[in-house]
Amino acid sequence: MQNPHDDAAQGEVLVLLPTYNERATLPGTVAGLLHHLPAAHLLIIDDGSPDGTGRLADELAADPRVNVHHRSGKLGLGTAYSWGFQAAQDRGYRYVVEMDSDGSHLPAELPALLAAAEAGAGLVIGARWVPGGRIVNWPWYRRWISRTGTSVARIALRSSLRDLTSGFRVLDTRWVQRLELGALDSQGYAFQVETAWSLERLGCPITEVPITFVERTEGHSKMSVGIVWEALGGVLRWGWRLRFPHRDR
Ligand SMILES: Nc1nc2c(ncn2[C@@H]2O[C@H](COP(=O)(O)OP(=O)(O)OP(=O)(O)O)[C@@H](O)[C@H]2O)c(=O)[nH]1
Ligand SMILES: [Mg+2]
Repeated sequence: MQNPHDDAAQGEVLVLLPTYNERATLPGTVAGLLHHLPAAHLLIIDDGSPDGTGRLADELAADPRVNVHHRSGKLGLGTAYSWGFQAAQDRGYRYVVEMDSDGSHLPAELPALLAAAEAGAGLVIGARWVPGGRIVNWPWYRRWISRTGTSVARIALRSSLRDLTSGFRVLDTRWVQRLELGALDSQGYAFQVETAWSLERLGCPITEVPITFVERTEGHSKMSVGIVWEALGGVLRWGWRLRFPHRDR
C-alpha cells in the first residue's frame, strides 16, 4: 500500500511507547509501526517491568530506529509521557506520538493522524466517540465508564472535545513547548484530559480523527479505581477553578 507520508516527514516523528509488563504485545506494536511508518523513530519508556519487557525492548533496539529509556520502577504513565515530550523537544522532532503498547492502538491508523497534524492541527486525538470511531471487545461497563467520563469532563471543563481520555495522539512539539510539563502532575486518564484541555485553552488547533480501539487480548490492564478517581477529582477541581478562579486557595 502506498504510504501517504514521505520519509522526510516521518523522520520528524518520535513515537513514545510507554511499557509496563507488555512482553506479549510490544514486538507486534513495534513491527507494525516500522511497517507503516518506516522513517519514524520509536522511543520505548519502560518502568523496570518485572516480566522482562525492558530486556525485550533492548533487543528490539537492534534496529537503529528504536531506542529505549529505562526507569527504575513504576513511575506512572503521566511522568513517562512528560519525560518523552521533553526528549522529543530536546532532540528536535517536529511531531511526538502517544500510543499504548498493548495492541489497542493500531499502527495502521497512525498515518491518518499524522496527516491531520501536517494539515495544521497542534494536537490530533485518535477518537472513539466520534462518527466513524469504533471500539472492539469492550464490555458494556467499560463503554459506559468511558462515555460517561468523557461527557462529565466535557461539561465540567466546557470543552468541545469528544474523546478527552484517548491515549492515541499526535502533538506538534511547538505546541508541547507551551505546556508547563513540570506542572502536569496527573497520571492515567487525568493526564490525557489535562494535556488536551490545557492545549484547547491555549487556543491550539485540535482535530479528532476516528479510530478503531481494540481491547487488549494479552497482558493486563493497569487501569484501577485509583486512576478513575484521579481523573474524576482532577476534572472537578479544574472545572471549579474555571468557574471560581479566585476561590481556589
Ligand atoms: N512506563 C510506564 N508505562 C505504563 C505505566 N502504566 C501503564 N503503562 C503503559 O501505558 C499503556 C496504557 O496502559 P494500559 O494498562 O493499557 O491502560 P489502559 O489502556 O488505560 O487500559 P486498558 O484499556 O484496560 O488496556 C500501556 O502500554 C502500558 O504498558 C507506567 O506506570 N509506566
Ligand atoms: Mg490499554
